[in-house]
Amino acid sequence: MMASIAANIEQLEKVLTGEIASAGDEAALEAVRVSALGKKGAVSELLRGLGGMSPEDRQINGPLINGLKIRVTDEINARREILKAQALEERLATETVDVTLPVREPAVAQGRVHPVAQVVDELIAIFADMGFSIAEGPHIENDNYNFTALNIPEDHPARQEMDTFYFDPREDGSRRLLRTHTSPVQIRTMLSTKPPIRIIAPGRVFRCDYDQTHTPMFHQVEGLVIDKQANLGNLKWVLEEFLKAFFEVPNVKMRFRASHFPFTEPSMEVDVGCTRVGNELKIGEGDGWLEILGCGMVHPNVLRNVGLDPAEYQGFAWGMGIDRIAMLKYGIPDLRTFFASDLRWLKHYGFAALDLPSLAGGLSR
Ligand code: 2U9
Repeated sequence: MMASIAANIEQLEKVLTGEIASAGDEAALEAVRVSALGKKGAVSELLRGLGGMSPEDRQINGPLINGLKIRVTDEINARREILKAQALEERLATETVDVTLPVREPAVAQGRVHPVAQVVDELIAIFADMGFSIAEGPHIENDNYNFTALNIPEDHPARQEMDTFYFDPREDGSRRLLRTHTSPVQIRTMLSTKPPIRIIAPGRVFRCDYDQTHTPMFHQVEGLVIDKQANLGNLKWVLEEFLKAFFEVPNVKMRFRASHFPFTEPSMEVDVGCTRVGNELKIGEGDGWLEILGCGMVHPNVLRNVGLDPAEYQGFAWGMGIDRIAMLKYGIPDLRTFFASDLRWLKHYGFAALDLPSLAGGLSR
């Protein structure tokens, strides 16, 4: 009996050792482990047999079977390490990375910033540096904020249906409209903020007009300063600093011409000096003049309309077309192309998305 168990153990060990050695991968090795050491495995079966033996037989066979179990376990573990190392070698040999492949351009680098958005960012950088805040307001306005509060009389031509996009009248007879300038933003700011006020209001405006130099939606930036002693000298300095920074030139020749706007008194139009060199337009110096913006001292009626006493407060304001100054600065000949959504145009005239304009880093590189 004893001799036959010892022989069985020897025979089983031979078989298992062979199977362990020939297991080609970790899965095959695991199958051998289960067949030997699993609950119903051959070695476990032998161990279970110890229970039915006499104490003497158990004393002899126990160490033999346990010895087998330990050796088989060690062999399996050793073989597993070898198979793991082999599998890793194989992966390293087959899974290669071609580090010479060119990097794909990310979407953010392919996209372009529209010249209008670029110019707005430039305006913000310049005026923020001078201590101005940015103010915004709704595109849909009421008659009061767009016209009446701005001292625009009831019979002013700008109010006519021909120029203004009106919504259908409400039951009370009032009509909403698409703002025709960003001036309502300044009215709202003056109503909500105690002076001193220093703001610029860039944004979309809408007028019923379409030809080579007009589109029904365009962009304006207006500026407003309200303080106790804000004066024309300050206005001239602000505009001159702005024009030098925006056109990135050391000097800008300016000419103020008397004009008329209902919301300013006195009112002026400002021209800048320019030269034409072949096809190129140089802004700043030269014998030519180019109209660039309108400005003036805020009309006392406008101050009264927002509850400010003109004897205590005064201020100045200006306005200009963003699309127009973008065309001048970046040599874009046709206004209508701004709104054509032509990707080839945007690739040509657009700006890199992550190159934010700043006075320190340069407005346009
Ligand atoms: C308030 C008081 C005064 C804004 C001003 C202009 C002159 C002006 C035009 C330039 C070209 C509009 O885009 S454009 O057609 N604007 O000439 N705008 S003063 O004056 C204001 C605004 C708001 C409360």
